[in-house]
Amino acid sequence: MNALRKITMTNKLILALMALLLTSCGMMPAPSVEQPTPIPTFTPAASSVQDPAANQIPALGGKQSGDLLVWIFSDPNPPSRGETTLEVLIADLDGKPISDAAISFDIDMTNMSHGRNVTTASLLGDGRYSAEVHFLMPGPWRVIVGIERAGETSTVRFDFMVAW
Ligand SMILES: [Cu+2]
Repeated sequence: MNALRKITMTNKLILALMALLLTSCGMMPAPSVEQPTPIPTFTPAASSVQDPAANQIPALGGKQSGDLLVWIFSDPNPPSRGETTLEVLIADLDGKPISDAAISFDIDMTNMSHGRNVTTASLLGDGRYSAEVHFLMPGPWRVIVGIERAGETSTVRFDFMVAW
C-alpha cells in the first residue's frame, strides 16, 4: 500500500518534470550572456524592508537568485581601474536582510582572462558584505558573487564596465 502510493507519487513528479522541461525547452532559449537586470522592487510590507533607493550609491545591478535578492554596489561608482570596494546586499524575497551567508567575489574580464581571482567578503551587517578588489584594466568585467548559506551554494553574475 505504502509502496504503491510512493510509486504513484513518483510518477506524478516525473510527469510534472517532463511537462516543465517541454515547456521551458520549447519556449525559452537560454540566453548565452547574462546581463545585469534592473533592481527588483520590494512590496513595502514588513518594517525591516530594505529600500535599495536609500543607498548612497546606485547599484551596479540587482538580481534574484532562488529565494534571495542580490544587489551589488561599487565605490567608486562607476568602478574604475585599481582598488575598488565591492559591496553586496543580500535579502530574502520579503526584503529581510540575510546576514548569515558566506560571500565571495570572483572577478575577471569578459574579453580576456586575468586568471582566477577570488576574494572573501566580510559582513558589514544588515545583509551587507564587502571586499576590496583590484581591477587591473579598464574594460568589460564581471563578478560572480558566491553565496554559501545553510549548506547551499549559489552564484550570481553581474557584468559591468570598469573606467580608466
Ligand atoms: Cu584585461
